[in-house]
Amino acid sequence: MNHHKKIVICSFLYFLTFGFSFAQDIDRWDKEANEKENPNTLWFKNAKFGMFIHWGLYSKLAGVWKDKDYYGSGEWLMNQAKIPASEYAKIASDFNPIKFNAQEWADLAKDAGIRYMVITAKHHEGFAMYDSKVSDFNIVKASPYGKDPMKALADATRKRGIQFGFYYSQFLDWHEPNGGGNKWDFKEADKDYLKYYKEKSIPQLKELLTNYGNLGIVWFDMPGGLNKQQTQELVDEMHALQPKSLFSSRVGQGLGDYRTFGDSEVPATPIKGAWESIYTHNDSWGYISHDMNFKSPEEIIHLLANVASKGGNLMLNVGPDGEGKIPYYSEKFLRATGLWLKANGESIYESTYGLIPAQPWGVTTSKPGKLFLHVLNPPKNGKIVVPGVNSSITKVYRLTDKTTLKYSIKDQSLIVDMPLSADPHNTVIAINYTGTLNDGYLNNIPTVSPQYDTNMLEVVNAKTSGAAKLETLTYSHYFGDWKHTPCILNMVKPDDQVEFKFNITAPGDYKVLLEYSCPEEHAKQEGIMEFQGKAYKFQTLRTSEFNSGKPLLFIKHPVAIISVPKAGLYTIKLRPETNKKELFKLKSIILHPVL
Ligand code: FHN
Repeated sequence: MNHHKKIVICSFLYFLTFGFSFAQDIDRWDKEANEKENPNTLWFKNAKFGMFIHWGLYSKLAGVWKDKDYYGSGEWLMNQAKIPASEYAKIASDFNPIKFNAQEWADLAKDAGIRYMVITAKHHEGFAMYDSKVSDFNIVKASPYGKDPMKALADATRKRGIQFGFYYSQFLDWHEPNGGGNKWDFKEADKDYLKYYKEKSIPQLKELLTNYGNLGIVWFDMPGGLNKQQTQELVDEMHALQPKSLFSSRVGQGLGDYRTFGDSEVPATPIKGAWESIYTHNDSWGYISHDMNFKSPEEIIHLLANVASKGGNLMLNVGPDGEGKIPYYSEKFLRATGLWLKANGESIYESTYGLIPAQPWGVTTSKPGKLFLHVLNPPKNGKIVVPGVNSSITKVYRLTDKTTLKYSIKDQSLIVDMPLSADPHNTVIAINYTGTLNDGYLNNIPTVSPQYDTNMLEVVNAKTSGAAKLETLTYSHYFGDWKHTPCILNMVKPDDQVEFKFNITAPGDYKVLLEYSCPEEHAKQEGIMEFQGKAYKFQTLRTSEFNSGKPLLFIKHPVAIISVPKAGLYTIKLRPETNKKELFKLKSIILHPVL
């Protein structure tokens, strides 16, 4: 998907979901940053693991308003329930986070192996979580707490060697008549965004950039109301206060210092330069008492390895409650992640993507002369096959205890014996080599092996012809709980085809499943799968509509058994049988060895 399309889709998607529109067609998630790399990004690129904290009045509401439970982004409760700004402001008089302890939060971050922390100084609700002279709607003036938690947190964090930064919602402010987003209290036509910038947003940003020491990051969110020149002026004015601080790409207009991808988005292939993926720990950024869908330590570690294998950072969010306590499972699972990082951090920190693309067993990261294999899904026979290894290997060992591992090389594949006791989350195998490795992404042919119950052929590695094309679809589960799935679209005519090449390591029978989404009115169309000159027919099954604000459902539809005579390179092709509607939105092909 090109950048322009992304811009249109994101604006449309916010309009649909959050029910407001903007005068300008700007990407809500500006993922483009300054092309000229900022030399100050070095610490950031090395850091790899950040902690995002969403904390505000919404944390006190905990996803409940007038006895009704809300699901998804808790920090959007004011918008979801269309709470009048004057009524919402009263929550402050009850907001008293007496259990907040900056040392404990910073200790948790340290124990979790976090290298940078970004906390909401002001979210869309408009409440400043710090001592602001610009607006009385702040934690010191308007709440019984009466203290500035940000000062204490900035100090405690820095003392532990963690970079500290602020999130600031520069355009959306539902408390202010001229701020973006609140159309239930204030008429859009009466709004003067520039006045808002002049009177609140810019002066508050100046406070934050002046009164809290060196900020590693200023995490702007959701640009709006400013053209490129005005955004440049904002950036220049802020950088004059803190030249070294890094501004997120959501400052807008491609003027950030590094790229932040969409909420809960990991790019499909490695990306050079400074960038991050951001994820919620459960299904909300802000605290929700009834949201218990926390990612397990294994899920966090896999996510971290996956993001690092593409060359980026993971910033994982926690949502403390209204008393200032971090949820139990966030603490517990972050600490477990920290234990894994303590033993395996060398494969994550200061690393970049590995040149070996994702394999059925896992992903790779690298450092000069070193390749790290992150074994996320061990093979049944304990033999890890690394294709395309063309350098001289000097040592192969388990990272945690340096135990050397047996290996051999066959047909440019390195075969490593898994250590006997594997890490339940992610066993890291380190490979020292001399020379340069081939770039496996240049001709990425996935492996299919009976050593894995599930072999996935991703659409990002497929070749399309005719009008068929690859596009990332963005949709959500709960409110604001975004998902991003690359799919092959537009397979309407028999010429609109997709072709998957893969290497099978052993002969045998394999069950083929097509993973796709298909709305009612496109279902019951026939498609053809071709393998080794034989055509296998199937009829599409109904799943769901594609609507960016709703879940997109995928089915894993078994369509055939194929027999593979010998190991080697094979191709599966898919196409519609006749000229009708789009056949489906294809996510992957899955091959199960038949046992
Ligand atoms: O609307 C916000 C949302 O509440 C949250 O802060 C996320 C974090 O990236 N940013 C916006 C949506 O993209």
